[in-house]
Amino acid sequence: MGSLVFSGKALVLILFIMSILAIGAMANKESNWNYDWYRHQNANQPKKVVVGGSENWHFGFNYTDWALKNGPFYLGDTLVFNYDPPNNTTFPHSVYLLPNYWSFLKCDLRWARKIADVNQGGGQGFEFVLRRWQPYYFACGESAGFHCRNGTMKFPVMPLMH
Ligand SMILES: [Cu+2]
Repeated sequence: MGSLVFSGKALVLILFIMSILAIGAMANKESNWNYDWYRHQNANQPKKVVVGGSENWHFGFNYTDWALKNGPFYLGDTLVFNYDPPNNTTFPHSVYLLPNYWSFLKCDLRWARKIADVNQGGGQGFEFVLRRWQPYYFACGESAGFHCRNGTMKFPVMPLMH
């Protein structure tokens, strides 16, 4: 019974997130005609997007906001995480996938899956392809969730079908 209630709430929250992403998609459609035409012509071309744009992947940038403004993302698109390997001047970062919305909200890393360690953001960066039609919850896993909680190094992505 308890788990039924929980999954119901989780579903509502997932739908909520999806509706936010859909609003982001509609907002993008307000752009000019030429751009829409360009998007249409290139609709099936997967794109490669650098997470955070020129900000890359660092402490204190609002990646949820970035994801809402730069979405929607589509199946087959690639997210690129750029961050320096551990050195004397920057804090190390990493990339984890959190299993659900609750762990995302709380930056609970207990059931998270590490997909890139502190060294994999260097060079061309760490590339992650959105292969599945599911919500993805990305987060930095460093300092036991401190970067995720206090550094807002987290964002959700729900890839859309073309
Ligand atoms: Cu970090």
